[in-house]
Amino acid sequence: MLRYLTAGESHGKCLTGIMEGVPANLSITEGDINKELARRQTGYGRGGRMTIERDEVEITSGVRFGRTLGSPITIVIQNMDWENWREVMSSEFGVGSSELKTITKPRPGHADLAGALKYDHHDIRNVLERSSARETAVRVAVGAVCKRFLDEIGIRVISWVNEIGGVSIDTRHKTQDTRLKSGVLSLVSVFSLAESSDVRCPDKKISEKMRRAIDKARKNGDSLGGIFEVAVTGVPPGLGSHVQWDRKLDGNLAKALMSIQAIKGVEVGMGFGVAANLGSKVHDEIFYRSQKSEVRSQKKNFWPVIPRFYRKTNNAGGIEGGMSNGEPILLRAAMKPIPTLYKPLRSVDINTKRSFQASVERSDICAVPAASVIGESVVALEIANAFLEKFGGDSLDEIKRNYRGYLDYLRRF
Ligand code: EPS
Repeated sequence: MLRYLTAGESHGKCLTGIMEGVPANLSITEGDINKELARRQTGYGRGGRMTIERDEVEITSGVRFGRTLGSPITIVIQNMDWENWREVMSSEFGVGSSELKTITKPRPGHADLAGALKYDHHDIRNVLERSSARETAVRVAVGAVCKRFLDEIGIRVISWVNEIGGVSIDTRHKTQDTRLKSGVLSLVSVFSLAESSDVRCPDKKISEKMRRAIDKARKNGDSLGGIFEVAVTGVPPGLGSHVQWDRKLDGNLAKALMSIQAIKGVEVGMGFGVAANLGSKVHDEIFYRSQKSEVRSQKKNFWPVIPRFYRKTNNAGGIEGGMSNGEPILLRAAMKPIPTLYKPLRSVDINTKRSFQASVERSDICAVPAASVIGESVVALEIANAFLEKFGGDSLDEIKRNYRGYLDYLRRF
């Protein structure tokens, strides 16, 4: 079982992640992780904070000479902004209350009020520092380790943005392919196009419209949400299980995506679309191709999963009965607009109980492109976990042996 915990406040000294269950002998460097962190920091619509931070990790345990040991891996990311918050975020006494930047005005849509009531805090900073999406930096770092592992077994986790503030692109999928405008592109080509867009949208014209929508929201002191998609390719059939509720892959993926700050909805495959369609239009018919048509890759570390039972549509999003069915896994998540607004909403002060309009605070206008990278990371962790549950071993080679045996068995099935 792969598990992890994160710790750290947004303006505290650092963020920390501890991962347990990563197999031994996986090659990993701080550079591999930093590349993913840099992807999360980009994106049109971010606020001033991202110009202060340059997220880089230090691995303080679990890796020796560039390879995992099988022991817990600890990852630390320093908060550059901490220099400006040393006093306010100090773990020691000694700061005068006037310097404390006490917050008593809860922002609608944030964790502020529920957190203050739950934890008996009369300074909302004690809640918002941890509920902040800053925490996602370390989840991306953890996800980067999982991606490195998945890469060894030919599984890729990719994403793109298909809607910001109502400006959307149609990327409805068939099996390996995604429809974009009138053409059909492979999931990986859609991803490559998204990688070169600062809103992570694969279509240039729609990207421009999204940027304009963000500019307009910025001008009006408002914020924007949107939808991103995550796809997982190279997944064998049989990850997850139908036999127990908490082993269902779709359930675990939905939980992982929903746990990202500001996510309010998750869909698998056709998602909510299934409700309005006939069964005959929803379910993906099953076809069979003979063994002869399989091509084995010459690349040493890569086993292409070419299922002999396959589908021409992928409305199920690659998951049936809580198990992967061998088609790409397709997920979508909706992010609400960021609740810290320059155009404040009405709220009530937790101490004076008086109504007010929240004061203006530094904020991002839109963080959907960053959320899509975070989505990849949490999905990578769940897929790696499900993979280890099925093919688990303590070293990378042991897992690869187990997996190779399963793929041979599938060929003979
Ligand atoms: C966030 C508020 C902003 C964001 C932050 C999330 O930070 P600040 O309050 O320092 O301006 O920039 O996101 C990050 C720091 C990050 O690394 O993504 C919030 O309230 O959730």
